[in-house]
Amino acid sequence: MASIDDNTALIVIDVQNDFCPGGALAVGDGHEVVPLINELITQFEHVILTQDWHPEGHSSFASRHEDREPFGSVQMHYGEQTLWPDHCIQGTSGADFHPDLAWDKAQLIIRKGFRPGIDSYSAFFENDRTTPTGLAGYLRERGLSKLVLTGLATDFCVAYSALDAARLGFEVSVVVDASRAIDLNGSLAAAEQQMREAGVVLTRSGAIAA
Ligand code: VGL
Ligand code: ZN
Repeated sequence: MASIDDNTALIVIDVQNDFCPGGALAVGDGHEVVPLINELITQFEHVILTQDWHPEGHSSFASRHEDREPFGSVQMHYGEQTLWPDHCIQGTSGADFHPDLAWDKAQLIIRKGFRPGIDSYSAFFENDRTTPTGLAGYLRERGLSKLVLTGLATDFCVAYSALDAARLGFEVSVVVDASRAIDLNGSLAAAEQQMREAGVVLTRSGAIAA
């Protein structure tokens, strides 16, 4: 059972309209996580949100690449990049948090994916796995050493964030029933296995207790 103390933060990943039904990159039933996450938010004193936040014409958009379709991939200077439909464009309603998400308690909102030439799945590093977002320094300075992650999508932004956090020495759990996956070519099973191997605890919202 994951227990919450003063050194624990809840990090809610990308619960935005474009990842919910009707959105540009909808994750199956993404909206279903909202009531569970709102319940989690009431349990935590320290709540942090992330927001996928791309400029128009971002290099992760298939529309930017000739003869490429969404969910294909392209070689970038930092490695292979999956191509996505245009999504979470800065200032659009698709980039807004889901209207029912209880976001007002958030102490920090960290935006990512704002550099035109590089994507950022993780809340800690851009997809080159080296350019930091600053979140690790913020958490360390505040003594927040235990992290509970949840949100969208389990196999991309949640998993990349969890793996980076574990690599950085944080104690990490992921609340799987309050997360939903894109599941591209087996990406959910692969992400879950990688997380387990990295020591990330996969848990359920009923097992989180103060
Ligand atoms: C995400 C793909 C592209 C996510 C963000 O939040 O998991 N996935 N941008
Ligand atoms: Zn994105």
